[in-house]
Amino acid sequence: MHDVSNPTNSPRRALRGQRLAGAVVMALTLVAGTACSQKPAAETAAPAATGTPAPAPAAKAASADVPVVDEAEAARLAEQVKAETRHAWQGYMQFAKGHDDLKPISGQPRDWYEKSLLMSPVDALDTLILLGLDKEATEARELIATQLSFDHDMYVQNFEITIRLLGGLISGYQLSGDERLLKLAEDLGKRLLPVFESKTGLPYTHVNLRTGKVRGTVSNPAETGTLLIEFGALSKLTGNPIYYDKAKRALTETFNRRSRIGLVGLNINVETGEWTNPTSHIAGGIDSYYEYLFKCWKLFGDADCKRMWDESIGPINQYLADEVREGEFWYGYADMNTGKRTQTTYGALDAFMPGLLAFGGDLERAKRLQESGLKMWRLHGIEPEAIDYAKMEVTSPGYPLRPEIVESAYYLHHYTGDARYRGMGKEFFEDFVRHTRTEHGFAALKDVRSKEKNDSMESFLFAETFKYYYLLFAPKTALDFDAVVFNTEAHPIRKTWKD
Ligand code: DMJ
Repeated sequence: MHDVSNPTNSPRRALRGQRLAGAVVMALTLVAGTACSQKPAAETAAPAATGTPAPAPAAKAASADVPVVDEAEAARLAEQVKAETRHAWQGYMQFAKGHDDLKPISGQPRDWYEKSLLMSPVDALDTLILLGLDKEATEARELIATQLSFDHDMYVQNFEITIRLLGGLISGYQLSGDERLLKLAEDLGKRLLPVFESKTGLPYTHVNLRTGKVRGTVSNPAETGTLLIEFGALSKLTGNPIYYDKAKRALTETFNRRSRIGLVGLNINVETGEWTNPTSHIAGGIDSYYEYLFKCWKLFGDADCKRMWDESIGPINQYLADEVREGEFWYGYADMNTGKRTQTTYGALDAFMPGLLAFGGDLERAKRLQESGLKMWRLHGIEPEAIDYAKMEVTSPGYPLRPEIVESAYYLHHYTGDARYRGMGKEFFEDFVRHTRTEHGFAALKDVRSKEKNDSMESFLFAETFKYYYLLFAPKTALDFDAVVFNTEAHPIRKTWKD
């Protein structure tokens, strides 16, 4: 959940200064867009620093145009994304091989639980394959196939393990044909099944991988409703329907508890089915529940999912969508029962929504919302976790290397063919490299205003952030968009089964 803290500076005043500087930056960027296109990746990198703020060029004004990206520039950027992905992977292999994550400043490993579950290699595998980083992909696959075990006496979070590991193993299997990955996925799926044994069918949040004991009765729609792509694909690939049925019931039971006006809340007790927090939004804790309603229709052709999506998107647009200032479009918070606005908050996680709107056929809202995301990014030259969009002030200042805004640029570029989205991508990517690159990898930011780094590199950097940057810049042949559905961790699942 968002960590809400007060900004220490005045974004309004900063913005006035940025407008002038932004015009200069825009002019330079427009020229640089093509002229400097041969700059090697290393030149754009921030110095290897521990918490030392990177020299930050003046942030762009919200109204400044995006860089021009033609085909040649897009190809150069795709190569640069590959080089930076290799840099992060090499850091992981040198300092954290066999562990979940790399700490990119100290060069130390980090594990989520008592034993490593190889989060980074599993999340990275399909990205390494798609980017054509063959040596690195083989390293990841062998590490997984020879070292990954789920037979551990420890509690894990069902949602994270499903989207990162189950999703990563299934897409890795589909892209490589390596049966060992499917066996691991099936073993994991079996060990996760006890979460569904509540009276309501809504899953407990945690399960012990060895004993099958469960815990965690207060959950949220993202955790109860973001399971069907992975569990459903596992059923289709193994011929065992139990995974599909359990995850679909969890999704449906969540939908069935929507309010009279069609919204869901933030927290729900999985034993009683009662909401314990009536806050409604599209941010973390709810976001991917909506994503899976639509995507499960696309992947499985499940008409119930389409009906649930159709009945949800109207209330989202009626009660959560917000228009401010001159034609700005955002989604904020409201009470699930009354629809009354409770907060004007939008953030890095909400930024998946333009992509979902585009996928769902609503290009107009998608385009407008992405422009708001760009404005949020430009407040400090990289996006914060959350802002108050009514005041354009940061309310949660971290940047954990999230992908959502890039994901949306990729969907919008796919559906519109408009080079503007590659231009946004170039701006995001160059800011991302400038502010987060370290000697060993890429570091989250503690605060987008100071650009102070945090010694953390989440595995979704590999699974999502690099993948969406690459796919945005690479030719369409890099991945047949229409043949796959991405799970919420950007693992592309291909429908290889008959209905
Ligand atoms: C990822 O783990 C998934 O995208 C999830 O749905 C929420 N966000 C993180 C990355 O930001």
